[in-house]
Formats: sequence, structure tokens, C-alpha cells
Amino acid sequence: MKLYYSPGACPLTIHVLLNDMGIDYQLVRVDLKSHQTEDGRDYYKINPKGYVPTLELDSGERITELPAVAQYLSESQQNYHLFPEKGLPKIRVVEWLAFIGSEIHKSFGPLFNSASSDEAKKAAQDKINNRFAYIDQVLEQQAYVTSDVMSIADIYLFVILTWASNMKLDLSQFPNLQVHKQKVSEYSAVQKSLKEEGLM
Ligand SMILES: N[C@@H](CCC(=O)N[C@@H](CS)C(=O)NCC(=O)O)C(=O)O
Repeated sequence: MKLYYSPGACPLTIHVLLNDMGIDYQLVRVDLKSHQTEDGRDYYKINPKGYVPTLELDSGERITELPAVAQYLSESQQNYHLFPEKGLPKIRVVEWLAFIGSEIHKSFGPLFNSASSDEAKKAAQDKINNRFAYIDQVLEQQAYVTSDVMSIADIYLFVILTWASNMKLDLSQFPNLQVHKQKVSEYSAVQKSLKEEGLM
């Protein structure tokens, strides 16, 4: 299968999953400004929504939307530890993927957009800080976002925390988040994926 990605962007979450599961895959880099793939194809023809990740199966079928891709992959392995199969443990992961995707990831939009006003950037930062404060409290009680066990939601959160660090957002006020980021960064599939994306 092929993973369409851009270094350090949210598909890193899926990249970690592929490495962790030991699945054979090929990475295809996408330039998110020109929407061209590294092999010169128009990315809009691959994913008309224009964003990454897209997972292309060997059959040619494509899956988009990070939570859907993560769930698809996890179902290919019984009792996959980063995405529980059923019941409340699964729903907690789904709940966190939705929260991280819609309430945190998307709030970074104005920070990535050079055309955003200072006011819009400040509002986005405030929103992100509120969300981080909530997660910091959760991590006061347990080691990972859903429980004391790591899940794919922790990997997604880690990817977002790397953006926060790159943008010099002040994480010092969130000690539990900092510990979480460090712990997840040490996970072997994370290390491997960061290296493969040229990020370390
Ligand atoms: N809802 C999508 C969001 C994906 C997304 O925002 N991807 C970003 C990178 S982290 C992107 O490709 N941005 C470029 C664009 O929107 O054109 C998902 O969950 O997969």
C-alpha cells in the first residue's frame, strides 16, 4: 500500500501505525502548496480534497480521513494494541481522535496561514491553550489520553505537539503534556517514522 504524506504533517500518525504493525508500504511525498506528488502527479486527482493522508490499497482503492485510515489499518490485525477492537476502549480512542482532529488540529489553521491577522492567531492560540490545559489535567490522572495504555490517539496528539514546539508555543505551563510528548517520542515506531520523514 501507499501512504501519501508530507513530512511532519498529520499523516505521521498513520506512518507510525504502519511501522508499528509491520505492514509493507511505500511513502509518496506530496507538496501541499503545489498539490503535486514527488513523482509529478496532480494530487487532486488522487484525493480531490487536496489534503493528506491518503492511504492507497494494493487494489487501487483509496481511504482518506485520518481516523478512518487508522481504523481500517487496525482492523487488519487482531487485538492491535494501539486501537482496541470494540467496546468502550475502542470508543475512547474514537472519542479522542475526534477531539484532537476537530478541536485541536483544526485550530492550528490560522497559525499555519501567513495571511491570518494577529487577532486570529491570538484567538487560535488561546483556544489551543485551553484544549492543552484540559489534556494536561487528564494526564495528571493517567499516563495516556484514553487510559494508562498508549493508543493511536496519543500518537496523533504527539504529532500536534511537535507543531506546537516548532511554532514556539509555550508548553512549559503544561508539565504533563511535556512528559507525554517525551514518552511518545521514545516509542520505537515513532523514532523510525521521524527518521524516515527526515525529521531527526
Ligand atoms: N480531515 C482530514 C484533515 C487532514 C489535514 O488537515 N491534513 C493537512 C496536513 S496535517 C493538509 O494536508 N493540509 C493541506 C491542505 O489542506 O491543503 C483528516 O483527518 O485526514
